Amino acid sequence: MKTEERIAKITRKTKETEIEVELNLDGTGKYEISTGIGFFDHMLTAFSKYSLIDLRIKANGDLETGTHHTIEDVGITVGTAIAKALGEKRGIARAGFFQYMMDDALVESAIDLSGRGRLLFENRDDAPLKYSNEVVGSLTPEFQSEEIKEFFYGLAENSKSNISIRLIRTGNAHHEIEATFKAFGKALRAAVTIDERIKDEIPSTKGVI
Ligand SMILES: [Mn+2]
Repeated sequence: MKTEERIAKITRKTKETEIEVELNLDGTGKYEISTGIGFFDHMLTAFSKYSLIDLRIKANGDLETGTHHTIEDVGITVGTAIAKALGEKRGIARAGFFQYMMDDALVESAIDLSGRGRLLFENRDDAPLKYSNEVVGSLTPEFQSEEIKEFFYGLAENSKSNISIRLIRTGNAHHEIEATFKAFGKALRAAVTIDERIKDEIPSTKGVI
């Protein structure tokens, strides 16, 4: 029996941004990413590589106002594409967890593709997560680390997932953020993986997620 392709293509256009996302959950981590924000492209590339999700993103946003709209809207569009590609979620492992260490930084991510959107974005002590530097990476446009939360919030809401990101150990801010995207990518890979033993079943005691 041929399994259905888990792919999605979403275009989202507002007065602030125009975003195209194409993804394949059963890919090999091939990517083509262009958001106009160098550091963000670097992070989305890591996400694709570590999740093995083939990812094409073309974003054209109002960067003259800053990176906020573009980063948030990419999160919304990627989340929408994940939900569409997952369909009924038959056979998926559903949940995933990973701790990623990158040199001096350690980040933990958990995900449940539960059908409900929620983001926990915290430090080790449950306080709101703050990366070590406010500004990281490329200077044009300047990348504010506080925007990472907006990306994951949009993604959690629109993929209808419970997502936890926890900064366990601080270090270089570039490492902290990159470890965030790698931990999340690995956790999501585990969650979307199809278990052959339950491949026709919806993994919920409610029968629907
Ligand atoms: Mn890097």
